[in-house]
Amino acid sequence: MKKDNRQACQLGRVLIIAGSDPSGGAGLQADIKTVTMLGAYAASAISCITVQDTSGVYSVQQLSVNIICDQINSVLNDIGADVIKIGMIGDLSAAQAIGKILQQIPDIPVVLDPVLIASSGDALAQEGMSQFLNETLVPRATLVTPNLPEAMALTGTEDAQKAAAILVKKGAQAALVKGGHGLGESITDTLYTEGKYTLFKNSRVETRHTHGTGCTLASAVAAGLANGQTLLDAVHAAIEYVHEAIRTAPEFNLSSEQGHGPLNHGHPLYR
Ligand code: PXL
Repeated sequence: MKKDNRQACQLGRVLIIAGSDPSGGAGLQADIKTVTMLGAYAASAISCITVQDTSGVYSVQQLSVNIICDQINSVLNDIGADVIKIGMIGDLSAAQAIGKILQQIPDIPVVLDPVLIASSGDALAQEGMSQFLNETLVPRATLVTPNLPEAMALTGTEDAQKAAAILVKKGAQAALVKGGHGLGESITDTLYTEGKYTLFKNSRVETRHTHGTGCTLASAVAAGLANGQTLLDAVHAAIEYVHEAIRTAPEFNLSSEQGHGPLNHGHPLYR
């Protein structure tokens, strides 16, 4: 008789709700690579399809609210999810429908990357999204991960510590305000949760190849949480993962010298 050599692998499950980025640097593509590289399982619901390269976003095709919700429900009713990671939603009607689904599954942790503007400066959300995020999705978030411009849009301040505390006051369990858009040779990411700040300080990598860092960081935290790490450990590991992915970015020879190239999501393979 044939020996059964199966060995099921214990994988935390992350349901990614995000937009598609054909360049592979940000959005859904970055999320799936990150979650996979960090040893968790990535399922996905696509909110919209962007046409973009490393210089800009040229068009966005929003998927219908029904098809977004059907994707989410088909994952939840079958594979299941240990963590839901939300990136670009696009339309407010989609955001409202996602908010309603999340109300029905209050026990699944949510990592919310409040995507509003691309690194190229292009808008990635309908007007009114920051208000909706503030009122509905931030209070549902286990962790919300704004960069400094997003922190400003959500809280009215670019002071990382103040912004993080405001987001927690709005109902998020934790806020991680990313310092990459700040100035200086070092970057401080500010985590606030349970009345306590933790500051993560790193040297800045001098590079323009940073497309998709926000998506990558939030997905890395989601993967850690799905695999049972504490929030603090997951955030710490995620920051390290992103730092190394930037440091070893492939520096593709882009069509524009101003383009922000992608990161090296696969770096743990090449150690
Ligand atoms: O990094 C924000 C972001 C999220 N989602 C998609 C994107 C981007 C940035 O370009 O393209 C699909």
